[in-house]
Amino acid sequence: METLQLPPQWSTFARQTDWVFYFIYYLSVAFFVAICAAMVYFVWKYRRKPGVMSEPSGHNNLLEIGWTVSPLVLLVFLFHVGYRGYVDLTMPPADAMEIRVRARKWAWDFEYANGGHATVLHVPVHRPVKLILSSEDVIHSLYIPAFRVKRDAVPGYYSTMWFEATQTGETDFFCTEYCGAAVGTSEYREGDPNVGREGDRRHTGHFSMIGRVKIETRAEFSTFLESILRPPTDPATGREVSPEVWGSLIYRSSQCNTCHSIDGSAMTGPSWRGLFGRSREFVDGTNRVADANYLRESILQPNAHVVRGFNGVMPSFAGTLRDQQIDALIAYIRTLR
Ligand code: HEC
Ligand SMILES: [Cu+2]
Repeated sequence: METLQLPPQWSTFARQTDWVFYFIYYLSVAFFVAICAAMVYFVWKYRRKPGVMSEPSGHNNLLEIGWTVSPLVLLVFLFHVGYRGYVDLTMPPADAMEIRVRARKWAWDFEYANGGHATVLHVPVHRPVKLILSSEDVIHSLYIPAFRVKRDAVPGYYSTMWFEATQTGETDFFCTEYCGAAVGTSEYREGDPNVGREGDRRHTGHFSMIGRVKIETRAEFSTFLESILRPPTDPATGREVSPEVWGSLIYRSSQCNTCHSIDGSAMTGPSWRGLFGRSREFVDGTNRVADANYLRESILQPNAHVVRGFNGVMPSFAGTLRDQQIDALIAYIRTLR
């Protein structure tokens, strides 16, 4: 339930978290009222009266033990519920769906298991989702109030958070590193290192790293997953980029670039420069011309033909890359003369 102080409860954590919050809150209210009332009462009761001298009072064991033990019990109880909540929050179920989250100045990127990217966080309802966060520059912090989850994205470190949404709808996420200044405000200074890259002048701080979370049904979510595998649109023309350009993007996003260069130098795998149409020699002594069918096979079954001078260490991209993406990669390799 949404209250004056708290956003709607849209994850399985929300009720427990809010219960602890309100328990501590009303406990504080109760103690505040009780302590003030006792204070006022004693001030009045032991006020100075003519002819009465104050005397040192006696020692009351029962009272002393009572006010030592009862807070102890209360605090151990609070520790227990807090710790249990913490364990729940930090231990994602083994079958959770993973989404890779990359933070940088000043945007979040969500990468899905199929290799697609989005700037809006789409999640399926009633399914545990685990976010794996990292940062490319400074500390950022992803906060989704309706789910009651928040976690720092730290450079050089993977952090994780998870949740299970309990209903469909749209809500907000924030970066809770609040520093930065907007163009046109008094805090803004030209040349400030917190100013984003050329072209995104509006984005000058963590406060602009906000966005939408869309909680979708199973069917809506799979439609979304399909859509992010289409070529991205070029902001300049408003149209989808060409297959060659898309291929060059997949070369990086699918990390082919960690093993294949495009400048002719051999890395873990052969360079792609001049690859298309060249005769390839394999460790078993056979040959084949690198045509589109060969490139396709190399991506889906890398060990069917292992290039001489290399080891069969390339992972298969079957099931990870879709037909269209493989076409785009081939189109890109063709341009590398
Ligand atoms: C872990 C390193 C590694 C990654 C990552 C990798 N490859 Fe490979 N790749 C290799 C190695 C090693 C070979 C050579 C051995 C073989 O043929 O299996 C190879 C061979 C190839 C070939 C044949 C090259 C030739 O000269 O005949 C193609 C095409 C290819 N990879 C495409 C890709 C694509 C596309 C990706 C990314 C989606 C990719 N590779 C990711 C290691 C890698
Ligand atoms: Cu940030």
